[in-house]
Amino acid sequence: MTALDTYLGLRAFVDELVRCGLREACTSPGSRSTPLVLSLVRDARLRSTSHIDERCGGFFAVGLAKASGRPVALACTSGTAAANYAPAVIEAHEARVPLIVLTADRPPELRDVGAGQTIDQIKLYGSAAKWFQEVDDHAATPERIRWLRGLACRAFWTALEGRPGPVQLNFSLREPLVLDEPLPATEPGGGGRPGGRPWVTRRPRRGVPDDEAVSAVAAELERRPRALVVAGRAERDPQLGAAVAAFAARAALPLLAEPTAGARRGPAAIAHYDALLRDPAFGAARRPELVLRVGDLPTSKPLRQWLHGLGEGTLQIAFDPETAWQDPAGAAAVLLPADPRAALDALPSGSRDREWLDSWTQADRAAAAAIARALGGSDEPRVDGDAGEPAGDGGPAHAGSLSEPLVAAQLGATLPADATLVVASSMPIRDVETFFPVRDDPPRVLANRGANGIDGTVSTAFGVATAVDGPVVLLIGDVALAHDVGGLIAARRLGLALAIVLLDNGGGGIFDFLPVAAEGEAYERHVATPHGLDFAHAAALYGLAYEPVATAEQLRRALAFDRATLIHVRTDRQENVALHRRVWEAVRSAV
Ligand SMILES: Cc1ncc(C[n+]2csc(CCOP(=O)(O)OP(=O)(O)O)c2C)c(N)n1
Ligand SMILES: [Mg+2]
Repeated sequence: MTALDTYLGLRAFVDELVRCGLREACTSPGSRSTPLVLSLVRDARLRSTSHIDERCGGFFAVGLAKASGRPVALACTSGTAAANYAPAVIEAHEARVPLIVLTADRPPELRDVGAGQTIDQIKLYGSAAKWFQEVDDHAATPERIRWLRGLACRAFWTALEGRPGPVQLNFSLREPLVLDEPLPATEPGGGGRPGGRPWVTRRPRRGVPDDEAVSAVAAELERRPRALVVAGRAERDPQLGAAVAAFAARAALPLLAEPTAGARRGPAAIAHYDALLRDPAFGAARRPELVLRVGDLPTSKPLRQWLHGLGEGTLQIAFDPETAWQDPAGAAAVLLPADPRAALDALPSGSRDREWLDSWTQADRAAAAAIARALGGSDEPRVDGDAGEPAGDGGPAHAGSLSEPLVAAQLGATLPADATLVVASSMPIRDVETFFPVRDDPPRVLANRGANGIDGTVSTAFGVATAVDGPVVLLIGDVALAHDVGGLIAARRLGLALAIVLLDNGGGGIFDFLPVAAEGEAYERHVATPHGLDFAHAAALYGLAYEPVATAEQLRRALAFDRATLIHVRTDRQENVALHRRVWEAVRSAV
């Protein structure tokens, strides 16, 4: 065994990944990983980005893979380096994001004997990895090269097909780790298949209309005219949202779509279901006979509870093309393993119940007006002297001054259609769901909602910024930013543009909505966790432009898309709770 054998094998392995469709690799530094990293970097068909922190690198890859729909390769050295991929691997498993994780390891004779930087890396990610393979090193015979080519194909297609997710290949690498002679152009066995074809081609099934699924849904629609559509995250098919909206419009079915579904558009879309369904009377008066579910369940708790409580009179059918079983309440009676886009496109549009749709859209319009008044955005009619408003905790917000809901509403209304918004967990994803308006050309919205973590969000957004052409905006809370502050280094090291809108309410504002907020000092220190960080210093350290903003107009002007900018919005946790309650009350009394 020589370094030449290792490098010949890895060159074939990487060549095969590229033939399958790999375009991006994320590397992290180390010694044991040298052959892996150099083999990736030296393939000019790949873009290889470098990440000091494997936790950030992992989440960056998640963003890249989410935005591009393609598997992304990751390579790191042995020991805790590989362990630092774990949060991203778990998120990728839960959110069904294809990753090819290549971990370098010492050979068996150096394991568990006190050799440096060596831990047990066998099945390191447990059940979060879809597939694990230990890869020994071996002389570069034609048989070995052929096996490595097949291995690369299997890793790529396994990550992508069926229920997508991460795979781990653990490479046992012996010294010497660098070549002391040039790598020959020819390969033992003669190289890959002719015409650049992969060794094994295995395309995931997509877009084939499933006749059985179509006729099952068509029959139920016929029987149950009071139907509606619920749409959540479906990130691997960016065209799905428009197709769902077109179907709902054609069939005159109310469409309750989280912005991450890309379907909050068209005449049937109901934007403010989260606020509307907080009133039990509203939901009780609008019990559907049929619910068609597309994508994962939206975040909204009122929506989830309402769906859960609909009972036997409502048939709930969920499209589940990736066999993900996204149904925590056990409300779905049918899971269709069919591609929803193809199935909905193929459904006939019967003559539908207009009144049913109107009862939803009228309520939604009233909710939108009530919300606009309560938030007092500068684009909306001014609220001063508006006699009908509930005064509540201090009355309607001052026109133009930024609140967390107003930031979400403004981004929803004004981001360009070619923009991508990455939304952090906690209140940002909820405010986007509650306050984004219906729009014909909404921006794309992505979020790490597989495990609902607040970790890795900055890194994911930079990964997205690498993959897409249009502007990318990140909406994030202060604790989430503090958690992944190291991810900001991508601005400097990779020269990426990203507009980060930071909602800084001095801690985890989401917890102020919960009963635990009454627990005094213990609550503040251990749950809310105010940190006293001045993020201007983070911007300076990592080389981002810094824009503190306090009004809607300032936010509009600060949203620059040609550089990395930290746009700092300061809010108050208690006022934020009061404002949300005012909004919900305003919607209830308006509808
Ligand atoms: C990795 C991880 N740790 C802890 C949590 C629990 N958690 C949920 S929301 C939250 C606070 C988030 O605060 P911030 O980002 O400031 O958003 P805000 O609640 O203020 O909107 C925490 C700690 C989590 N979801 N993920
Ligand atoms: Mg916060």
